[in-house]
Amino acid sequence: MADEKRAFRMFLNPGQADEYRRRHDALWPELAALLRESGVHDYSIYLDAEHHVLFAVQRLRPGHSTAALPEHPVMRRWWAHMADLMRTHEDGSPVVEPLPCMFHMD
Ligand code: RM4
Repeated sequence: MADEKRAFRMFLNPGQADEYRRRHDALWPELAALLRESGVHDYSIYLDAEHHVLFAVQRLRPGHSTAALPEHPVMRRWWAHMADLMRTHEDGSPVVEPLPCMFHMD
């Protein structure tokens, strides 16, 4: 079975790009471990600086368990840590908009 590839966008508060990068350069090891254990790998986040849009792409291993991530305490703590930099829902989770794939070439 092949990996699933997922793309989505999130929204950065204007003026927070440097801090957003700084916090991700210092990504918590326990969060990286949680994401990997959940089946996430090859995860990149790009910035569209003009529109303050974060464009994310990640690969998901077959049988991944990412649906459980929003309930995980480490994930919730990370989201709380990031909430001053990003557009969030009332519960602190980031606003995430899935993006459909329009083209792919191997
Ligand atoms: C993001 C956001 C995402 C998380 C990454 C690592 O800024 O919190 O949910 O997957 O960080």
